[in-house]
Amino acid sequence: MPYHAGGIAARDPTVTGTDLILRTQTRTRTARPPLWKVILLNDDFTPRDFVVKVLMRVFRMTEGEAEGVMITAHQKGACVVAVYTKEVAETKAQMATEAGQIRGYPLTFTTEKDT
Ligand code: TYC
Repeated sequence: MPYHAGGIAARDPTVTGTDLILRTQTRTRTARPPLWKVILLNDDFTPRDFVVKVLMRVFRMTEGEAEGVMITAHQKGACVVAVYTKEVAETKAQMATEAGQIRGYPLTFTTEKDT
């Protein structure tokens, strides 16, 4: 039976009439790494302007972005700050939490695997 242009034989180099040609190369698929959320938790003691400054410095947010995240955490109890690979998320959460600890504030950032 003749193959016609655009059919499976035209696209698949392993199919030629009745012969099977083995592939000598394989395609490499690069999986995207799993992502982790950094979450800001509200507390009753850390000053709002300090939370904003930490968000701007550690997470490279504009003042407006940082104010929005801070207010959401303040009103709802927590807010997702950003998503990163696991190691970057954990490092940034630790740096931001430590920035509060140095000043005696209970400011806390946690990480959680993104679904
Ligand atoms: N709730 C704090 C206050 O009223 C401000 C604050 C906001 C603290 C967000 C932490 O994640 C936070 N001073």
